[in-house]
Amino acid sequence: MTVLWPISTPKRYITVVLVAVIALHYILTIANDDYSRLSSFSNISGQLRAGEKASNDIISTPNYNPLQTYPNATGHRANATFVLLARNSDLVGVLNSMQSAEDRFNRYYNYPWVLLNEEPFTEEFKERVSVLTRAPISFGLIPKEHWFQPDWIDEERARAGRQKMMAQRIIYGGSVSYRNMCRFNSGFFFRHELLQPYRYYWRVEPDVRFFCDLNYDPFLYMQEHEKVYSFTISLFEWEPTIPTLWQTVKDFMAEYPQYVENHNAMDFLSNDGGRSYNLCHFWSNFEIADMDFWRSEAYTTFFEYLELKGGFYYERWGDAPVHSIAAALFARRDQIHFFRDIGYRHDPFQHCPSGDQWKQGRCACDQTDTFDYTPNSCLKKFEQLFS
Ligand SMILES: Nc1nc2c(ncn2[C@@H]2O[C@H](COP(=O)(O)OP(=O)(O)O)[C@@H](O)[C@H]2O)c(=O)[nH]1
Ligand SMILES: *[C@@H]1O[C@H](CO)[C@@H](O)[C@H](O)[C@H]1NC(C)=O
Ligand SMILES: *[C@@H]1O[C@H](CO)[C@@H](O)[C@H](O)[C@H]1NC(C)=O
Ligand SMILES: *[C@@H]1O[C@H](CO)[C@@H](O)[C@H](O)[C@H]1NC(C)=O
Ligand SMILES: [Mg+2]
Repeated sequence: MTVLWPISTPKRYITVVLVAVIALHYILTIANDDYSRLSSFSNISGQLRAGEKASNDIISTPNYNPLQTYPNATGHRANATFVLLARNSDLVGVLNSMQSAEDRFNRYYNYPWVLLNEEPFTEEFKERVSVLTRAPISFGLIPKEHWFQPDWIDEERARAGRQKMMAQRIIYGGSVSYRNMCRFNSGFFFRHELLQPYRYYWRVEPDVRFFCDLNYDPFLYMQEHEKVYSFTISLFEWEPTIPTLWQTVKDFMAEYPQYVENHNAMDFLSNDGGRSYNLCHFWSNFEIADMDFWRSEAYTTFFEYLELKGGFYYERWGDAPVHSIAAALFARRDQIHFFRDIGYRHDPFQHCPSGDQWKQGRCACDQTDTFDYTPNSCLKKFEQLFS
């Protein structure tokens, strides 16, 4: 290793170097200030630093280059956005996911991105995320009452539930923040101010990957085919995270039969006509869905019913089974769509298209490595609904 400043260096020389370093630092600070004043996100954050109440930052990066238009683009757009919930510490994973979604689809479509967090995103986070897309991007702060454990939850009972789950070594069994997240995704994200302008959303999580080009607009597909919910992977839930969920669902159906759709997908959820839950659910880290469905009277009533049971905290009810059960019971079964052509990975599982779809999508996954018909997948169960 090179010794830069040997002890024998004359004092005078050290002084010169120190002065140079300090001067350079000073110059950089000024340059950076100029840059800050020019960039909209720093301007907004400057106001926040000045002590105003933290709120949502809306950042639209201009189109620097003429858009590279997709060959089949019609100019017809859906009322839709990407949505990504993340912590500041998720930055690298967020960049990976967004790069993948942009490269494989959104660079041609420029659907907006809405990023949400219960803490303000840092300047570094916003800057690094903003350069990834030409689309409008906004950073939202989640209202406290949409995120944190409500006061009326009996914390003693909640703690006992967490301890029991930790003893059973259930993943996230002892985590309150994970429960906050599941409850937020179940009942609140679509109520966020920044999502009000939109109907359809595509949920993205940190560190996911999209393997294939998507040669059409899946939002328009949803709209034109009256779909309300879609998935790429379906699987079985850990029963100990939801011991009383199904009984609660059955009680709800008995009390509010008017919300249960006649042509529902109960047979996806149950092997005995609804008596018991078979634990099948859609893996909700990927969702393209209709927020107006979550905003409907049926779902609002359902969520409120679940909320008052306290199962998001006394147990560990996940947004995946909650969304899946609602979609399966309150929508027509043909309103749920399997996006077979969207290659997708969220560790430890992936869905890879095959045959022509794999080839045309220029998919970067191994066709034989796909969750579809493995023993823990519920895809077969889904397909039986239509046979
Ligand atoms: N802002 C925020 N986001 C969170 C928190 N916990 C989880 N998330 C986000 O919620 C989603 C699911 O969390 P993740 O850790 O991926 O859970 P997993 O996929 O079930 O293992 C991801 O988008 C996370 O970034 C949290 O405490 N705060
Ligand atoms: C900063 O934002 C304010 C409005 O909030 C605007 O009037 C001002 O021009 C902005 N400054 C710069 C340098 O963009
Ligand atoms: C988009 O959808 C939302 C939610 O349904 C609606 O409030 C809004 O008016 C729609 N916007 C347009 C341009 O259709
Ligand atoms: C573009 O549209 C044509 C005609 O509808 C279709 O045959 C072709 O597969 C599409 N191209 C891609 C890349 O999807
Ligand atoms: Mg995840």
